[in-house]
Amino acid sequence: MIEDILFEKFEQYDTIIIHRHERPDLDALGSQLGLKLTLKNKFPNKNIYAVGDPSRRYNFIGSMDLIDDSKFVNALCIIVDVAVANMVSDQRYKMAKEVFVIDHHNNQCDITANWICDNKRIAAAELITDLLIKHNYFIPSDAATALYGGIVTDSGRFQYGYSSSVFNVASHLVKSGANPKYIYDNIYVETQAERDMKLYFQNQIKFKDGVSYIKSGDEVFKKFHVEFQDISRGMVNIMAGVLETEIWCNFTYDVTKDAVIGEFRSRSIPIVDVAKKYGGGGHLLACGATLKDFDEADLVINDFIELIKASQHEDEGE
Ligand SMILES: [Mn+2]
Repeated sequence: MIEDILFEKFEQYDTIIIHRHERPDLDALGSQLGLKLTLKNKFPNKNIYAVGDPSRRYNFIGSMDLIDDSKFVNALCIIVDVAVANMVSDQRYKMAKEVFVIDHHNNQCDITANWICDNKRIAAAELITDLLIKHNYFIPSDAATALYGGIVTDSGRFQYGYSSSVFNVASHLVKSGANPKYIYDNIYVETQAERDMKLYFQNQIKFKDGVSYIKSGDEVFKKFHVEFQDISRGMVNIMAGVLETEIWCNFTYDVTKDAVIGEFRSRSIPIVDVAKKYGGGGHLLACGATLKDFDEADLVINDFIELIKASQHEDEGE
């Protein structure tokens, strides 16, 4: 098994460098730092580093190591939570002696590396924790907290992961001393300004035949001094959890691309084919596309309305 080979490599190498995707989320950072701290505990005399672009939002979980090129030459590099070469933060893994990828996405791996993939895992941190447990590695409490953070965020607080494995792994991490409250206090507490922004967008929601949507022009970035993703991805799920809303979309004008970025979500009707029709993609129930303008956004909304109608006919036919 490729996993067993990886654990043999952990024993063999004196320098192990762990990478993940750029602009990291907490699964990327939690997987990376959880693995680093576990290896450091097991092999206190080895050089074990975590590298990549820093994150202001998630710096509560730990920081990155700044290392020079010479460290890579005889190193084992591990890349977590991504299998697409141009998304890896710090491309110096190419200088390493050997590279392993540990990922849970659907993408085919285009990195020259040994590839450990399980797309049934809700988080890379779930997969990594499971590998550590199977190989009898002791997980110290700070590593457990980092890994727990990855699982909590990628699973939407255990909303999207239905496998018993997620709960087994989370249970093991809590027994190892993970601190869920620390994660929750840092992730799910927002400033009054952030709450006010949500209230503003809540008031912009339009509804038509089962589809809720928000359209925002460039002026919202003059009103709120935030990054593009804070609105485009950050505000889409304020429309979630409404019985009458089957599908919800957030359309945000991106001045740097002169295009409208669409983020699409669905409670149960698969929508990714509509995203693909407009040149986008993603997951079955969570996807997006880059659209020419708001007229094209209206076409997307109409396609979603048709999907909802078709699913209702199916229900009647049963
Ligand atoms: Mn992930």
